[in-house]
Amino acid sequence: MNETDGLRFRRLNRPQIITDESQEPQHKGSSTYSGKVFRVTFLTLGSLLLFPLLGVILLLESPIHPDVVSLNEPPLMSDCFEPNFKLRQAERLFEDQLLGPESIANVGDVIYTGTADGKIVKIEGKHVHVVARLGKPPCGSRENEPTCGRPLGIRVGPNGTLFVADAYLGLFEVNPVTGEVDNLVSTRQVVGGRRLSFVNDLDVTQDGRKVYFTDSSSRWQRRDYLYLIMEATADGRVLEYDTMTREVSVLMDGLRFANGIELCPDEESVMVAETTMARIRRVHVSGLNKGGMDTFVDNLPGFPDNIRRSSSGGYWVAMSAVRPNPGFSMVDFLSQKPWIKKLIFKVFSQDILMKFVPRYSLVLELWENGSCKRSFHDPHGMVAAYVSEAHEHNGHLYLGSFRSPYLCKLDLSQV
Ligand SMILES: [Ca+2]
Repeated sequence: MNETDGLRFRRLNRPQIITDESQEPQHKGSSTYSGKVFRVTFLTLGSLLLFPLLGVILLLESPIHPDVVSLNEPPLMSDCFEPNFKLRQAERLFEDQLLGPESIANVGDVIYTGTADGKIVKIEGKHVHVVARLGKPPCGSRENEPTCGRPLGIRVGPNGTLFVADAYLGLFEVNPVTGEVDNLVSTRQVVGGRRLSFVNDLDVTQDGRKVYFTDSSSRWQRRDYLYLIMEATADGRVLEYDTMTREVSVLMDGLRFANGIELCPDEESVMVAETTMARIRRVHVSGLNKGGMDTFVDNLPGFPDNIRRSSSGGYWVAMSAVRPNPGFSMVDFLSQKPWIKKLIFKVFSQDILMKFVPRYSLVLELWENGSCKRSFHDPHGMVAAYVSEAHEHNGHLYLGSFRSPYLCKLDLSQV
């Protein structure tokens, strides 16, 4: 055994003395002490930072001043609202060629829609042509949306021209052949003492004389629609534009997010989606009841966007978001907690909060009396996401979207 081997041998065979003060408790003791120091330091620093942070949050002004609103418990997702996968049978069309085609109109088999980049487009067979542009480029960001324009509702008038509601720029008549654009109502115009801030949807009488349209809010613009929903602002209006006199008048005020609009067959009233309240109101626009309003359907299982007639004489209603029951709906939960809403919007941006909105897609068909006829679902929005409108044409349902980069087409004979 050489010297090194001897040292190793002696170390390995050194007698072990086991006492109460072994290495383990000593180590623990020092850890407890340093742990305490760490915790105290951490808590002190934490409170030093947290209290001023809380103070700053409390002092910050919230962008919204929410109203307390009363929503009934959402209806159970059963019977007519029973979840299914029928919307997943839809086919996506023109994926990545159309961004946010909110609303759809057709002349024969030619389809028209307006997109998030401010264009009115014509779809013929497999081709997409730009018919007109309502605003000015650049487009594509939140900042330039007001100048680019954001066409939402679109309809075909009796002469074959298109009537378009642009969220930022107002009402337009567009010649689909020449691309000529006429700004019928500008949002610079003051109506009833207030400017039009969020023009949303429209419908035209069969004789083309009157255009009825919604202005969702006088306070918020389209890009701030989450503020509008969460604040539950009651400044949505239904307006009338007379194509002969070119005058605009207010027919109804005080709606919480007036959205989709659809003339009733007798043209004496219009159905109006009151999105924040999850209901559809009927506003009387002519005849003996002109100026009056009643509720067509209340407590829907979602927040309604556009309404369009169905071939069975009822209505297609696309839901911008659902109120699942069983499940959780943030808008319902916070409807009577304005201080929490204020706090949330002090801390988080709308983009972050949008991530908490479930991608559940739901389209309802209502009977003429407002009761549910059938519902089509796409839980998680796998095929058709963020549906804004269901437009029926030739046995198919064309599904618009306020933010998806495609149109969907559902064969009604298959569902
Ligand atoms: Ca709409």
